[in-house]
Amino acid sequence: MLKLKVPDMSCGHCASTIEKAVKSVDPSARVTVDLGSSTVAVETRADETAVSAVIKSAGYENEKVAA
Ligand SMILES: [Cu+2]
Repeated sequence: MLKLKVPDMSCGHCASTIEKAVKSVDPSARVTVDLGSSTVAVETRADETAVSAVIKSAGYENEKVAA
C-alpha cells in the first residue's frame, strides 16, 4: 500500500480528480482519500513513482509517507 501526503487536497472535487488520475495509471487501483489528514492511500500494482507523478500532473504536490 502506497500512502501519500497531498497537502493541497481540500474537498471532494480534489479527491475525485486525484482518484481519476490514479486510475488513469492503474484502472484497478483502490484509492482511499482521507481529507482530514490530507492523505491518499493507494492499493496498486503500478509503479509508486508513476502514481505520484500522475497526481502531481493533476495539480497536486505530494510525497510518500510511512503507511
Ligand atoms: Cu478541492
